[in-house]
Amino acid sequence: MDVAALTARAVDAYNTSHTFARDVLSHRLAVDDANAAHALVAIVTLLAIVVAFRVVFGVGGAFAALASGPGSRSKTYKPAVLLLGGKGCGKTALWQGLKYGEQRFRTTTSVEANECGDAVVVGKNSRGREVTKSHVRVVDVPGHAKLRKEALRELARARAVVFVVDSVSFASERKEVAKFLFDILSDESFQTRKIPLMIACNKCEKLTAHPPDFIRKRLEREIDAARAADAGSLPEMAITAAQRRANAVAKKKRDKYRTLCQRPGETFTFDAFTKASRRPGVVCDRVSAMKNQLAPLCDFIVRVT
Ligand SMILES: Nc1nc2c(ncn2[C@@H]2O[C@H](COP(=O)(O)OP(=O)(O)O)[C@@H](O)[C@H]2O)c(=O)[nH]1
Ligand SMILES: [Mg+2]
Repeated sequence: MDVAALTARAVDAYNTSHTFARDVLSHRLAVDDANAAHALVAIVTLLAIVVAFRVVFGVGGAFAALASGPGSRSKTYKPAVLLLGGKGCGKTALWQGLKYGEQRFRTTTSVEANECGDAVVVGKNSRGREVTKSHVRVVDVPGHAKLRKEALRELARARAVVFVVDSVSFASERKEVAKFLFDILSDESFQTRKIPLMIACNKCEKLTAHPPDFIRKRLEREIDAARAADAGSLPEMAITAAQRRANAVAKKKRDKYRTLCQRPGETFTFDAFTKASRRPGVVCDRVSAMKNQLAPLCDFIVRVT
């Protein structure tokens, strides 16, 4: 049913109940002031409209769906596979590969997310059988450092995260790459919702590309360093006792996730992290958007969606 028809029905329902309130309810409820009965029915009708929208459009998003128009249901509500990573690592190229099966347009640095709800992904399931998944929602999140906070906010509605790394420039950019990954790993939604993670080492067809094992180990080392640096960061400013207490509570909550489930002094590894947090293992594999070598990425998406 489209939004216009639904709205017409809601208006009809409101008019009917309003007439009922005016003519019948005010007598039945023995309310002297008929306006009180009208107000009661108006509130009940509005609640019924909200419930009806939630049933039709899914939990939590009726008004967002209205704002973005009909047909946007899957766009707004289906949890997405997020392509995250620094600028220029190949997120948009991978997104095109998943959506079209080829590179259709030249990519430019963008501040807008590319979003599709209709990628057809062919991969293997955990038992090795080939499976096709259609209508997979994949979001290519802009990687510019200035948009990092918005990118991290996307984790609240993520089904899985594909962290894309440029395997060629990795050695020179490893600190920044690791810091971004550390921010993802220590995100509250990422940890509490146990969001599956893949590290996609892109541009693997290049001779100068670093292998996934090397990237994984260097990332572990750099994440460890980022975690240590974070633990020693300056405390927030507080003047009053109430501010100090609020800061202490916020810091405790933040530290809970930023330890990455490791005991003090323990070195960070992806395996230790997944074991301690009882989550699916972190996949680290090579892909190439240019050569359309996306099999490990497709397998991951098929497995987690
Ligand atoms: N050689 C090679 N270049 C790639 C590959 N994937 C992306 N690129 C190039 O890397 C540059 C940045 O890609 P883009 O998708 O815009 O990166 P984004 O900023 O992460 O979205 C573009 O010039 C792409 O053509 C790949 O697999 N191999
Ligand atoms: Mg891009």
